[in-house]
Amino acid sequence: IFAKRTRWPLKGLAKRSQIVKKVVDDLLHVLQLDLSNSFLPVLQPAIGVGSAFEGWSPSDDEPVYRLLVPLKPPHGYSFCLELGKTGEMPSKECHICVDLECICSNNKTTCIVHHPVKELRKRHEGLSLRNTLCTGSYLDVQKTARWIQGLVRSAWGRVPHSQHYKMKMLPSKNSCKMQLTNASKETLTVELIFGVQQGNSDIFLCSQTPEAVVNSSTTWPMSCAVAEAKLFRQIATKAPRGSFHLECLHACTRILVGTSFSTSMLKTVVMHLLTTIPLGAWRKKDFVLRLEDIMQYLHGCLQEKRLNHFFFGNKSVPKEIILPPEFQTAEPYNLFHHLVEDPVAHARALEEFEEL
Ligand SMILES: *[C@@H]1O[C@H](CO)[C@@H](O)[C@H](O)[C@H]1NC(C)=O
Ligand SMILES: *[C@@H]1O[C@H](CO)[C@@H](O)[C@H](O)[C@H]1NC(C)=O
Ligand SMILES: *[C@@H]1O[C@H](CO)[C@@H](O)[C@H](O)[C@H]1NC(C)=O
Ligand SMILES: CC(=O)N[C@H]1CO[C@H](CO)[C@@H](O)[C@@H]1O
Repeated sequence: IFAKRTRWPLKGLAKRSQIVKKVVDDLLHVLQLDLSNSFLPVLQPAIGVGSAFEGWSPSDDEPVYRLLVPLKPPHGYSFCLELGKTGEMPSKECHICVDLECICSNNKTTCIVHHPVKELRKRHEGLSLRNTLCTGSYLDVQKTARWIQGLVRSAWGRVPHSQHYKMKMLPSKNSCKMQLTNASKETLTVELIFGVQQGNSDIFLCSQTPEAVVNSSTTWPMSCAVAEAKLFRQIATKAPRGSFHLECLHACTRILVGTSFSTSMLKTVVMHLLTTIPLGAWRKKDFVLRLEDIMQYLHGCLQEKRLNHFFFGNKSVPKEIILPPEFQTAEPYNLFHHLVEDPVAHARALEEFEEL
């Protein structure tokens, strides 16, 4: 009765996320033209990440549509990723060092390494990557965010969609957050975050992740958001029509408000179950059974004080998802490690679970 009578807010989500994707693609196209021939990072096509693009939402409110814009080094530079202390994975203490690359062999362009810097400085009037977006030799999250906010402001009027949406820039230190309002006064909140890809994998060092509390503007925490979005896309294509798995995830995450369980913990539980319980068994009529499975799995994790990170130290991740080699060789990462050391937190989590 609950599954049938509830007004599920997920229907319009897919449609609106497609609209947002189109607007952002057009916006990036304008920015890419503005930046061609500059010595500033190259913006790659945006990737929709987070719950809105995965097709679910942890609340009934309008979500934030979040997209990751991968950054590539401009010609003559390279990004060297420093992944923080070994052993602490997924690392929250990553840095992106901006190196100059010798491109002399090219002959046509001026190599920054081997050419008199003075001359170059004259040519680019201080607009080089290191001068504008770095602190020391490290790419700075906040400077990068301000740079993109400035680009978006100046480019918005030239984006084909700008006649249909009024754009208001919302304050954000680590991202470019915009409110788009259309003629019928309906608003969409769009957030562009930035990242540098780790090799050719689905793991990025990101300007912002939901979990990491970062206190240095040159810190880029490691993010699995792209890998997660890819997993959900893959499940959506494999699942039979009318699959109810996203509604299960929505129902479970909605009730977490006010507890010490985070949305990402519950999402991890559901990802484990979505890859073990056959996808044909997530229909509307299975709703109650699957909710029971989710709660039972969570209870088991609480008793063992162990919830494994889905991607980290997991040797059987679907092969379509590309992970850096160290993800496979690492020890599994326990998202409930805080419960091992803190008996008070453990007791409270068990109590909260009973209430859930
Ligand atoms: C405004 O946006 C809403 C939600 O995206 C949509 O349903 C509606 O048709 C839009 N109206 C106009 C005039 O574009
Ligand atoms: C961030 O703050 C924490 C605690 O306030 C501190 O232990 C840590 O070293 C800081 N990290 C950086 C990169 O400053
Ligand atoms: C590893 O990934 C598979 C999906 O391929 C998942 O079913 C399983 O729960 C994961 N195992 C661990 C220990 O993380
Ligand atoms: C003018 C100049 O720098 N020419 C160089 C072009 O590159 C080749 C090798 O790639 C050099 O041998 C030339 O001296």
